[in-house]
Amino acid sequence: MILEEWGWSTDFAEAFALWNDGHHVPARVIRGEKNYFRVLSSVGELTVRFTGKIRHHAGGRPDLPVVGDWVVIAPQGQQRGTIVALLPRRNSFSRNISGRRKGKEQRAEEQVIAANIDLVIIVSGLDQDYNLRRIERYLTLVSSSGAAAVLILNKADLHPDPEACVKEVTRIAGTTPVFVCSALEPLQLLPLQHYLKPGQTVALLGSSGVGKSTIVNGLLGEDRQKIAAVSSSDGKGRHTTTHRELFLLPQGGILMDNPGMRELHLWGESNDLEESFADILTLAQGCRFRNCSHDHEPGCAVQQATAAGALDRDRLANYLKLKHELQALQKSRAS
Ligand SMILES: Nc1nc2c(ncn2[C@@H]2O[C@H](COP(=O)(O)OP(=O)(O)O)[C@@H](O)[C@H]2O)c(=O)[nH]1
Ligand SMILES: [Mg+2]
Ligand SMILES: [Zn+2]
Repeated sequence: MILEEWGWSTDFAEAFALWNDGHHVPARVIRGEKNYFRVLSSVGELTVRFTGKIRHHAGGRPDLPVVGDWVVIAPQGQQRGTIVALLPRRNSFSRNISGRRKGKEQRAEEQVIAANIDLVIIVSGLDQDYNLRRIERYLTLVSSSGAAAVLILNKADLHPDPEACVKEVTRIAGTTPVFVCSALEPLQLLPLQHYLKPGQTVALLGSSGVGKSTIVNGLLGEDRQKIAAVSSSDGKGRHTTTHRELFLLPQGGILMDNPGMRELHLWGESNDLEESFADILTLAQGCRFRNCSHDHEPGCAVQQATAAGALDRDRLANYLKLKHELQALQKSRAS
């Protein structure tokens, strides 16, 4: 059945049972526009809006539907409908957008980016985009969401020694698999096929211009997504993908293309770093003080590791930065 192809599962079916009265259908949000959504339902693709009621019931923005969500629709005719409820999410991605609104105090504010993702493909470009610290931030973000991750170093053709980058990234990636490719050569995307499975939702995340939409087109086997023309001066693509969107792959599986996000402040908890910085947390068990800040305390095993060259100083600095960011977030949420 079509809904299963789009990721429908027994959990969602159980949640929908409450609404199964003949007047409602379940649907997946496949594209978000400013004032409406495109959803895929058992009665076909529909353009829907959400009712004031759901806006009212939603405690805040995090409860409003996003791409990837399963929702309950009251269809109106063949092509339209309204969203009357949001089915519980299996997982979601959020970022902190505090400070984005001018004139408001810097209070933490959650923005849910996408929901119900099984795997995230974090894409980095082996051009000016290449940045280990940004990769660490993405890995932490994915870890907060509970989805699995794979790392792709794209634009291998633009780098003199892509294998050296693979080695470097593998060192910070923990158990996350790392691939290198040039998306301009679709054959190089073959290893990714292994991660695309019927009913599974795979999201591509990464800065603008790294080649996410090129990868989507390569995997779809057709040019569905517009690709940015790169200006030769800075190697950066323009924002061509302005919408988050789900695509059904011909061989099964669902892909989510995303626009690049300039600011990616974390929304999560400090223990989200346990996966993305497992090496540092293991080292920290050897520190003399349990609450060691790994800054200047005596008997700090983490500092000893950086002095011995076993741990990169920049990685430690980034860990501390992300930790402070998450602690500040926790404080702001508690206040
Ligand atoms: N040289 C090179 N260019 C690439 C590669 N992949 C994508 N591009 C180019 O990078 C630009 C941005 O690609 P796009 O897919 O729009 O990036 P997105 O913003 O992440 O979706 C386009 O001009 C692509 O043709 C690659 O592997 N090598
Ligand atoms: Mg794009
Ligand atoms: Zn320490």
